Amino acid sequence: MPEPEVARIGRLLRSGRSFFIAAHQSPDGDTIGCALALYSVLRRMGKKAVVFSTDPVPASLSFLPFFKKVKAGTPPAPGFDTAVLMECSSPSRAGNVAEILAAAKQVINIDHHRTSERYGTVNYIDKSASSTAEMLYGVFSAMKVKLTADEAACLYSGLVTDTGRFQFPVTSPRTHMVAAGLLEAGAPAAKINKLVYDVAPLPALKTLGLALHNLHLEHGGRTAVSTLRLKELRGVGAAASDAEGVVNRGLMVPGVQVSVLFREDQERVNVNFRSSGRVDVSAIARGFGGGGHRNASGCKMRLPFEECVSRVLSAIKKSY
Ligand SMILES: [Mn+2]
Repeated sequence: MPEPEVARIGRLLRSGRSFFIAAHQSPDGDTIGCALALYSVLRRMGKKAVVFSTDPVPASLSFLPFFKKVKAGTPPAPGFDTAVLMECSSPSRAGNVAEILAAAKQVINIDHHRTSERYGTVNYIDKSASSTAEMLYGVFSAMKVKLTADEAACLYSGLVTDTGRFQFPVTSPRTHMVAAGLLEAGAPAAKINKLVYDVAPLPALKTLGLALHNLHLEHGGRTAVSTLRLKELRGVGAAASDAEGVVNRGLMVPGVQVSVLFREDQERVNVNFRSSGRVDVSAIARGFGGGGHRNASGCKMRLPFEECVSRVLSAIKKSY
């Protein structure tokens, strides 16, 4: 019987000496939390480790222990014996790292997305896992690593962000068992939950206010539509990131199946879709050159604002 991935990863983490740890593009709490937890565990084992993010890490994650250890932007020179990619479905998701991977003796791919390519020496892919944090916790447990409170905080942050505070359907009994283990190791759960979900810059709150003010229903109450015009966004001093998550609110209205947000910037109209289930919004986004998942997708359009809205709304109408 082949050695299970968890045991193989444990063996490679113990035998490697220098580690390149990469997060994915547009990094989130899971990919960064895992990268930093692994960084700390490896450093405590006396190994060399570098955490790389091709994109800047959002300031909203700056509460994470070891946050300053992330090297964002240009990748380091090759020369690591082991590379670990955190939820990167393909190596390019980690940025310009092909040379580093080619020079490494071992490449470890840890991911909970079904679309992951099997590019690693070890591919630990578990689509039933809520998060990469849940998977990495299993690796550390199998290695009998006793996590520090800071490492537990990093993994707990990944767990909380990927499950929406244990609300998404992907949350399982195992997710809660892992959370319990992380609390036992000292993760400050209440503090992390507050920092992730109850802290927002004023422009982000104002942007949410604008989007909710502009919200209306179409298609007999099945579609929630909201708009954010450039002039409005400028009026509240909003950046593009301040509109993140706003589109989810439309799904709160009973009977709504698709929520769509049109956000205007200098060059284009950014369209975000959310679906509560039946409608595949990735197909709608693809029709306009975008993409995404069944329940969350987006596209960018270079047409006059009103024309974007009417084209997209008629595409949504056809999907019912
Ligand atoms: Mn994840």
